[in-house]
Amino acid sequence: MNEAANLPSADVGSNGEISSQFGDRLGAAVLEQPDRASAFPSSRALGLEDLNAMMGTRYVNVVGILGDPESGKTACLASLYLLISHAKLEGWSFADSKSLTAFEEIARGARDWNDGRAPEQMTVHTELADDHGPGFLHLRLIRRSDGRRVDLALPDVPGEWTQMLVSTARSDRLEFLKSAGAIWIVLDGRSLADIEKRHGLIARVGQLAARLKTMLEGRTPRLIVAVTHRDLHVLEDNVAGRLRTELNRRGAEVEIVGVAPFSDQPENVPAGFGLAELINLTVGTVPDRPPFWRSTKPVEGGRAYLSYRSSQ
Ligand SMILES: Nc1nc2c(ncn2[C@@H]2O[C@H](COP(=O)(O)OP(=O)(O)OP(=O)(O)O)[C@@H](O)[C@H]2O)c(=O)[nH]1
Ligand SMILES: [Mg+2]
Repeated sequence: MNEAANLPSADVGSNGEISSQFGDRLGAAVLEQPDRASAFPSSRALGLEDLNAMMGTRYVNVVGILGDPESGKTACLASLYLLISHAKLEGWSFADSKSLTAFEEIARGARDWNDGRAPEQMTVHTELADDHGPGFLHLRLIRRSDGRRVDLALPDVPGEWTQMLVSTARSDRLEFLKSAGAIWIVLDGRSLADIEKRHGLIARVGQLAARLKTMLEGRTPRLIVAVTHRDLHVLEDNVAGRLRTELNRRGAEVEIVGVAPFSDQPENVPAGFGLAELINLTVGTVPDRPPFWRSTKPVEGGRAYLSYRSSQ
């Protein structure tokens, strides 16, 4: 084949310049720069778009994390990361994370020990530059019992967003909860142990569950109440019972787990207490999905096709 036939024609103009149908592309780079290979090059927290891209390639357990300021939400994430990175999350091992830098950032406080003494604040109050949606932390874990791989997307959300949802029903920033398989409600165990604060807190958790139900358009949210400061207070059965009754009354299914992401009494309750159980509860139940092939019982004397199936 005559290759010259494929080349564009070039004309020599009156002033001697060569013009061609390449026009001003003459001398430009021959190849276009390829798109970046990785969608998450920075390993910082993932935005909603990054999360969507990831969800297109594999099943991701999106977790909703709600709770008042200072209740211990960020502490749970920092402690989870510290546990898993030291291979101390019982029953689970680390496989990957697309947001290691973000985990390092939130766990930095916990690493900054002064002369071996724990800092006063292990984590800092969460403030978000982007008010439109949270950043997500990603963890891929392997369950030791069956080798199952689980991808978790965990948002670090400021406590004010939960307060605003309860008080004014503002939910635009929390739209991602609609994709969440489970929602953690993080409660400060010190407030639940305090008789004066307890009643108000339980009532507000009930209001939160009602708001969630409206937001999720009637779908029953699977709630996991994580009560922090387990190192200082053990949740009393009657308090847990009242919490459960209040949430059931609002039509929510609930599990309650006591956790201590950090511990002031490590000899009694080690830091990270309860987090493995929190993860087990989070991924343990398969989310509601219609069965791919509903089993049908063949009727006596029914069509031959059904008889054929039943004989297999
Ligand atoms: N001893 C002890 N301290 C805890 C526990 N959980 C949280 N803390 C401490 O409580 C402080 C506040 O916790 P955070 O996780 O930052 O609170 P948050 O819910 O993220 O708060 P906002 O970001 O303001 O919404 C941190 O300095 C933690 O060290 C716990 O179980 N035991
Ligand atoms: Mg926080």
